[in-house]
Amino acid sequence: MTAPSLRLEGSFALSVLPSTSISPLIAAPRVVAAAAPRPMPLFRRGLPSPISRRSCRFAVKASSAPPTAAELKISTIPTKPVEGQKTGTSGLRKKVKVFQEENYLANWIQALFNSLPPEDYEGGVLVLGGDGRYFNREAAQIIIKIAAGNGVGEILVGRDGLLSTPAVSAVIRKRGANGGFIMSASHNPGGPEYDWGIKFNYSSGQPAPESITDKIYGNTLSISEIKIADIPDVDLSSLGVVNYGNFTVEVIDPVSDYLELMENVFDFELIKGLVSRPDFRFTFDAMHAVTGAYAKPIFVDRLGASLDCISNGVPLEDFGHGHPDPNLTYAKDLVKIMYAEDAPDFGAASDGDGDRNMILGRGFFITPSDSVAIIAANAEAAIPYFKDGAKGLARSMPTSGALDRVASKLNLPFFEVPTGWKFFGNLMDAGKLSICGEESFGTGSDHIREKDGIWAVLAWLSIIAYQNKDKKVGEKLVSVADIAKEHWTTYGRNFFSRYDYEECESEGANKMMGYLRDVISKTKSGDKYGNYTLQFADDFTYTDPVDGSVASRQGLRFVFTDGSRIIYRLSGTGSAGATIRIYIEQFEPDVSKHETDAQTALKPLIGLALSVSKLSEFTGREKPTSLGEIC
Ligand code: VG1
Ligand code: CO
Repeated sequence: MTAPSLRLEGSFALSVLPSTSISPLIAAPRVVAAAAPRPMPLFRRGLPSPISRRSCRFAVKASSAPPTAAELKISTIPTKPVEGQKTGTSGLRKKVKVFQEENYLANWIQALFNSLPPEDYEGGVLVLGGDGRYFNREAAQIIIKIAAGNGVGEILVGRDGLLSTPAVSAVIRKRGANGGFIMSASHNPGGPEYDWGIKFNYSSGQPAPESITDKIYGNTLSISEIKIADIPDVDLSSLGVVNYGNFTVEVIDPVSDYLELMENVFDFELIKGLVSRPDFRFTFDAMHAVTGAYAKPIFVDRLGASLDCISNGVPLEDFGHGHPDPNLTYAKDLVKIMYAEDAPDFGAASDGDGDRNMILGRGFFITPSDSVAIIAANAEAAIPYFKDGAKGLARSMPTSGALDRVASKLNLPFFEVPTGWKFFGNLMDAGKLSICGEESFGTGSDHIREKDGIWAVLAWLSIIAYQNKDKKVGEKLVSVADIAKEHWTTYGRNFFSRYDYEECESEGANKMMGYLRDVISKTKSGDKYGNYTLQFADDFTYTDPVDGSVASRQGLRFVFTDGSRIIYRLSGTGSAGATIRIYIEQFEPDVSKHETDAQTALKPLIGLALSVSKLSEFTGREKPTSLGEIC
């Protein structure tokens, strides 16, 4: 028996989990050649074939007589459809226990392959990563084997199965992959009793559009067999490549492609100058979620922040019993630090899968709706990626109108899309959109096709650094609060709040929405609601300006003549019951009123929102689960 051959690029270790069939054969790999450095980007779809692409990668053969395509044994397992596998706002999310039921995940993955045109995956490359939550390890192996069973050429998987959602998008784009899977239920809590989720992104890195997710759902209802490769579990703990016939798994560093992109977007020297100032203190809370893997390499190793700037920096399967949602309710440790007497100058947090962010100054909270507006207003000056100005701006419908005012002042194209990042992708691909955001702590740009938590933190650090670049140590720095107040002075302030009523009975919630639809059908312009005069009320419908696709029933809106709005939606990301979201917004041009507490400023409108909807009658709820969480 000859030893297996091994070609290595760099000093990577590689192993394959013990398997009765191959483990004795891989015990003593033999180095035969060093591969040429890999040109980046490696390829684009339709360019060199996956095989020739792989030839410039280092390769490990799993046995002395390397298996050929014919030797990759594929089994077909019979299965039955499972109800309820409909994708919500962002992927399929259920309790872990549901995903652990026989073939539950496997059915969905196979249904996905049944929904894609074969040329979009056969012999192609898919990326796989996740936020490190409970069940990701098992899920990764299932996904790898079904991908191989369906003829995928290569899987690029983050070490330990880790890749943030924005990093998956970045890797898909950089490596020209056909798409990718994200194993995450995002900000939902993790652990055996909590949530798991899966998202699929397409070749430009964007979440799969509804046309695909609807097809997947359809196929979950008729599925009868699963194609799965008979290969051992892949060891995801170390970097390297393993081949099975024409199928390859490459374990990649979760950070390097993403970090390289961030270095191209931002002026790292500018940020470094700020972070290393003795009179500037910064703190980042990774909430024991995936950005724990990114925070040290980026903020500490690359930007020179001290290690104690990072808290909860180790990704854990249950997020340390936490709820990895960066907002005033769930990131309360950070809030406490930032509202203390000796608070740092800047604080930030990110969610389970690293696509959300919360931004705080000393004793000052930046609403996500304001955050995207402030970033857009300052991007051209402070962020090299936007040095020629933004192409266009966009927000989700319930997000406040603060961004609209920036678009109008900068004379930029502006778009209002339904909730969910998938609606921004087409606009970006068409070159119409650069910066966008959602009120739900999502901010991002066309550098990728997902919202991006660390990007938002770096954007804010860039703005603060830019505004203080001429300040000598000892001079008073322009603070986060100064930047926000200055912005309000220029543009006016959009007071905004969201009330969430989680895990309501679905029946009551649906009845309430039905009742509101009925109310809306009877409204007319000029109707009086307390001191407010109705301009219009409707159920938001969006027609994509690029491909003409229509998304209807995207939220009930009451829009008043002074620009105030009340919006009602049912969440599409929960895993139990129904979550009702009420969004309330009011514009205030008068600078002397800008420092009013948001809950005080919005009180009349909140009262109206509750009485118009008869919420407590329909749901029995007197109080939201999170009261004015976003204010
Ligand atoms: C929520 C937010 C929405 C966001 C989505 C995914 O959806 O409101 O703005 O895009 O979560 O975010 P819903 O349907 O529950 O309101 V993430 O970070 O959970 O992927
Ligand atoms: Co998320």
